[in-house]
Amino acid sequence: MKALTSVGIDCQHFINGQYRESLSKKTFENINPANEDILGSVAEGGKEDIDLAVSSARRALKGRWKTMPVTERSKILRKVGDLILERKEELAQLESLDTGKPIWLSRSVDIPRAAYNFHFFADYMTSVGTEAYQHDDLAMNYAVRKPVGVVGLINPWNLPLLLLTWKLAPCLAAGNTAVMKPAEWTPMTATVLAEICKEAGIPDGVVNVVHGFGPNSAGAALTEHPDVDAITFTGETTTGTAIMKAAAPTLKKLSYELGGKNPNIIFADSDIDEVLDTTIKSSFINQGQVCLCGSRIYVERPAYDEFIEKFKARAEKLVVGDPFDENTNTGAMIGKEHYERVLSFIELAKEEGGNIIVGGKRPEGFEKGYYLEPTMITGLDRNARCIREEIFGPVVTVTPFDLEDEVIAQVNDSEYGLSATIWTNDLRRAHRVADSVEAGIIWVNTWFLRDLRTPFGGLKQSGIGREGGMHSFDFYSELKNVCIKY
Ligand code: NAD
Ligand code: 6OD
Repeated sequence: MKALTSVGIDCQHFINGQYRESLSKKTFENINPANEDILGSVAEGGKEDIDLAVSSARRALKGRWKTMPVTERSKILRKVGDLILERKEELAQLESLDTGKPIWLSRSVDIPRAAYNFHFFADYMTSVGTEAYQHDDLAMNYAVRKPVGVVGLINPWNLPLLLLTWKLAPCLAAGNTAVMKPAEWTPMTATVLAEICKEAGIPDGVVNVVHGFGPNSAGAALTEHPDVDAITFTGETTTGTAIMKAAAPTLKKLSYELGGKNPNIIFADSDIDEVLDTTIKSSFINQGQVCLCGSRIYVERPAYDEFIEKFKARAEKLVVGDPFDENTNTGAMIGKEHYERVLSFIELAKEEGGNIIVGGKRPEGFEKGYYLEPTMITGLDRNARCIREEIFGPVVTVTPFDLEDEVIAQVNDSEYGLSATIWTNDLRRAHRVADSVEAGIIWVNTWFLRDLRTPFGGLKQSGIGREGGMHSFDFYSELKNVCIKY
C-alpha cells in the first residue's frame, strides 16, 4: 500500500489546486464507525470557503479545460481512472475506515467502480453527438453542446467514492468545473481524489472539494450560491426538498437521486436457492445501506415458508464484524445517530405487531461500534411504518401474497419508486409485472447488474432526472440550437 502521504487521515479542503484549512480554522472529528475512535480531523467549511471554491471554479471555466480538444480531456479522465486503480488499496482502506464497510467490498466494488466511472465516461465522451434537422428547403438546424458551468456535487456517505465519481466523471467530460461537498461522515476518499485529479493533469480550479455539514453549513452555502449553475444531489428525499427550496431563488438546474423502499417480488416458480443467493446480498450488502437494497420482500404464498426458513438460516450464518477481517460479511453502520434510528425502527416493528425472525440486535461481543445483526421482520400490515418508510440498514420485511394484481397494488402503494426486483421463470409475467411496477429501475432475476449507458434514477419521491450515458451528458450540458436559413 502506498503511504498516506497527501492527506494523512486529516482532511482539508481542496481549492484551486491546493489543500487548505477552513478560513474560520474550524474542524470537526471524523469517527471510525467500527470502534468509535477518532480517525482524524476534517476542515469544517462554511460560506466563505464555498465562496472561494466557487470563484476558483468560475475562473477555471474560462481556462483551457473548456476549450481543450475532447480527445485530450478524455485522456486526462482516463488517467484519473488509472490512478484510482494504482491507489486502489489505499483508497479501499480509507473507504472502509470511513464507512465501516468490509474491506473486500471496498476492494471489489467501490474503488474499481470509481475507476470505471472515469474510464467509461472518458470513452463515452468521444462519441457524444447532437441533433440536426433540415427544415424543408428553408433552413438547417443544428444543436451544439456547451458546459452548464460551475456544478455543485453533493453526496451521501454510503458509497462515497463510487457515487462522487459517478457524478464527477460526466461533469468534467462535458467541460464543466466542479465544487464537491462530500458527506460529513466520509471525507477521506474525496480528499485523495482531488489530488489524483491534479496528478492526472486536470487544471487547478476545475475540481474543488469543500468539507462540512449540510444545513446552515457548506451544503446550504453551495445550493444557495448565485454563481453555481447546477446542483447534482444524491441523498435523502427530505434533503432534496430543502435543496430545491434553497436553489429556487437562483433557478439552478437540479438532478436528484433520492431515497427508496425497493420491493423484491418473488414468484413461486423461481428457484428459491438461486433467489436467495442474490436476495441475501440485496438485503444486507453494505449493511443494507445501498439505496437499491430490496428492503420490502414479497413472496408468493406457496414458496413463503421455504423462503423464510432458508433466508433465516442464511442470515444467521452471516458474519458481522470488523470491516478489516476478510471473513466479515457485514461491517459497521455509518454512525451513532443513524444506528439509533435503525434500532428505533426495530422497536417500532415490534409495536406494530411484527415478528423479528432473525437479528434485531447488536451482536454479542461488540461493545463499541455500530453493529447490527442482519434482521428479518414478518407479520407487518401494509400500512406499518416499517413497510412504508426507508430504514436504510440491514433490515428487511417479508410479506406473503396470493395474486399478481394484489402484489403489484401493494408494491405501488409507496411514495418511493427507485428500483424493484422480480423473480420468476415465466417470461410473460416478467414483462407484465415489470411494466406495472412503478420504479425507475427494474431487475428481473438479478439485482444491481449495472450497464452505465442505461438510464438510472427514480420515480415519485425517489428522484428527478436520470444519470448514466447520454442522460448524464444531457444534465451536464446546455444545448444551443443554431438555425441557418438557406
Ligand atoms: P443526506 O440527505 O442526509 O445527506 C446527503 C448529503 O447532503 C450530505 O453531503 C449532506 O451534508 C448534504 N446535506 C444535508 N442537508 C443539506 C442541505 N440542507 N443543503 C445542502 N446539503 C445538505 O443523505 P445521507 O444520509 O448521506 O444518505 C442516505 C440517503 O441517500 C438515503 O435516503 C439513500 O436512499 C439516499 N441515496 C440515494 C441514492 C440514489 O441513487 N437514489 C444513492 C445513495 C443514497
Ligand atoms: O450504480 C450506480 O450508478 C449508482 N448510482 C448506485 C447507487 C447506489 C445507491 O446507494
